[in-house]
Amino acid sequence: MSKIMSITTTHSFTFLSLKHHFPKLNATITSVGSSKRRTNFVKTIAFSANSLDGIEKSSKDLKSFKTEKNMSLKIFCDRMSQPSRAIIIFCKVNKIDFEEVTIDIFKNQQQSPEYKAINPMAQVPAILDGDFSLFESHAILKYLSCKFPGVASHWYPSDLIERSKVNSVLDWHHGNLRRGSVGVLVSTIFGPLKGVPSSPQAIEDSEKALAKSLSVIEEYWLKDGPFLVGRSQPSIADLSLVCEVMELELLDKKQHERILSPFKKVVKWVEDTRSATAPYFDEVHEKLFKSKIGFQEILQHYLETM
Ligand SMILES: N[C@@H](CCC(=O)N[C@@H](CS)C(=O)NCC(=O)O)C(=O)O
Repeated sequence: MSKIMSITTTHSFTFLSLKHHFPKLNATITSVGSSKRRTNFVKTIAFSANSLDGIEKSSKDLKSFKTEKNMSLKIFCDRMSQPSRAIIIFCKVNKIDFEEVTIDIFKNQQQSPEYKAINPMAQVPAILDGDFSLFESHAILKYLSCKFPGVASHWYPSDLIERSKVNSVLDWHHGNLRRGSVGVLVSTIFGPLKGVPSSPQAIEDSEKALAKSLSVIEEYWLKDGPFLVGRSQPSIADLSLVCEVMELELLDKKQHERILSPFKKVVKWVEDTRSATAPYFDEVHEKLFKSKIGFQEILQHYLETM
């Protein structure tokens, strides 16, 4: 049986989003049209389906697609990923309903065509809110802060100057703290685990780069208060950066202490953010804490047999 059906939805919706929502649907696209309705562009996707099984099983979902109401928020993430954790903690603390879809980056699931339909960059995290997909964790945190009215204003202040300060530290993060921490993790753990050994010099250089970012946080971003840019309560920037610092928990105890202990304010700020988001902070970091033991054991074995 082959039947022509169509879905009318917003402009950003693609046939691949259709495949994501109805993975069992065996359909071929027949036409795509777009038109302006009120202030929005809408797209009509017509498709022919050989079997309606996938649709029948998901008819409730299809209805919500059509009405564009009651659509759930899906978060595609891996709790081993620092930006993923920031988003999950944010949603839990702010009582935002979501469905967590694990994309296991150690199994390379981010490279699947289904996932690339959601995030063409093939990285976690990403979200699908109704038929709107979004990637880049900072963009997602801002979107969620603005979309859900129940989110307390300290997370992403509405005052332009305060908001701009939060944006400033978020932008700084990508080219500095993130780069520094990923450098240390790759040179110390992930490189060797993938069979790419690094020299003591490479480890020292990456630690130096990370220390530079940590000292900027200590001396500049935390100079006026317990949270970044002089705030008395955490913002999305605190959550994002603290989750990055937490990734360093994967390092062995000695190296972790050597890197972090000179930065007293940073250590306190991590604890303050953890308390402000309890009990979700520890709950969401559990996978990371558990993996640490396994990673260290494999690494030790690798170093001994080198
Ligand atoms: N700038 C991105 C970074 C995303 C990112 O680097 N994700 C990592 C996990 S933390 C990933 O997906 N890695 C797997 C890969 O690149 O193949 C964001 O903030 O969302």
